[in-house]
Amino acid sequence: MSPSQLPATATAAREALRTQTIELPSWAFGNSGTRFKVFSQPGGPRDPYEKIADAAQVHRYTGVAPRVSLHIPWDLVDDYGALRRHAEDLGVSIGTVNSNTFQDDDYMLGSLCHPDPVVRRKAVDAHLRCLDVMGHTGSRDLKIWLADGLNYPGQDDLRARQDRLAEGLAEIYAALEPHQRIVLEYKFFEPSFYSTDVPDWGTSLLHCMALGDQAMVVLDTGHHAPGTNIEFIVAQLLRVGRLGAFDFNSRFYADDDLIAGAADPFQLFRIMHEIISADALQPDSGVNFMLDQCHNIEPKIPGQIRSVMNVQEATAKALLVDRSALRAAQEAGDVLGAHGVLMDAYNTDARPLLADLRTEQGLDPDPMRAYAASGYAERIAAERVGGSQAGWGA
Ligand code: LRH
Ligand code: MN
Ligand code: MN
Repeated sequence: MSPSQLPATATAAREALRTQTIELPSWAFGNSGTRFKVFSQPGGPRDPYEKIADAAQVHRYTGVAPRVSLHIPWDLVDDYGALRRHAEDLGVSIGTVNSNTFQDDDYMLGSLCHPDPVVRRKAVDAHLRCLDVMGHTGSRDLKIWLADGLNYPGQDDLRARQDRLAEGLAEIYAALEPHQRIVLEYKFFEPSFYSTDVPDWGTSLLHCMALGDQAMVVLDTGHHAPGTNIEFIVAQLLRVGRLGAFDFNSRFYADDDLIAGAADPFQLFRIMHEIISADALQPDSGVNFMLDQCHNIEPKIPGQIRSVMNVQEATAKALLVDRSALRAAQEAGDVLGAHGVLMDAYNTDARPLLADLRTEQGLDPDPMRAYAASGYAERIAAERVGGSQAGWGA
């Protein structure tokens, strides 16, 4: 893109950015840490109501984070209808419901893949309860990530575990309402280290295809071997219409769950470039853009605001790619020209455009500053005593 083309592209980018939404994880707001130490921060939310209140702050200052994802049973309440109304009163809604079958002694050897049918029954029932919650919250997506896997060769039968998984998923799938979806997340390691039962996008996709059209793959950016070309996976899943959601975060080594765009902003840009190329940014594209992060040492609400802004920036830059120039260079076999078109967009400072857009929407152009000036952090620190943990180490 030459500088003279920027204004027209920027206008289109601005239009597209207006439609973007990013879903926040409730667990990003609770105290979290590593297996070495959970640090507690002043003002930490004590229950799901307060987590939603904190998430609503992120939406208030960014204007693009209108949904909060729950994790069950981390976010257990008596009345999900009341939780839904609480969210709506604060200007947000409840999004994806995540099942959690990894914090119970019974699941030590797995959940849906467990060798014992009694444990598998319990795991299926846990998912059916999530569907019940979704009925109350109005959620569309049930996100399934299984900690199932093996630490030692021979520990269990690899193939039999896939058969049990398929059977359990089919029972859960059969209970979906027509507007609901299963989104199946993969991860190549951890907590199991020899073999994981849903280790990669191929395995997730095979199960989704066997289930039907209401099953989609979730791509968590921290769940791949170092060096994996994640944007290729994005392109491939979009080709077959099975990219259901992202869990954005960034990593230097493993599943670090750091602020999206902090470790490798260029990767985030490349991912968003594939999204824009496939016209998959709009909310009705079926792709849910979620964060899945833990803010262990930084304050949580600003950590989420920064993450949202980083995703927006990567999206804005991807929207600034001069697609006709890119196509022309690609078709002409102009290797450096095509690469140059992409890099021109990546090297454009998209911050003024986003600041402008916020002003136009009645928001402060600088969400980090606006939140810091709001006094919310000081207020919750004074009001809340004994904040809860996100779940890890709880
Ligand atoms: C697993 C994972 C999955 C869980 C979340 C807390 O590593 O990414 O999405 O639900 O972390
Ligand atoms: Mn995840
Ligand atoms: Mn993860």
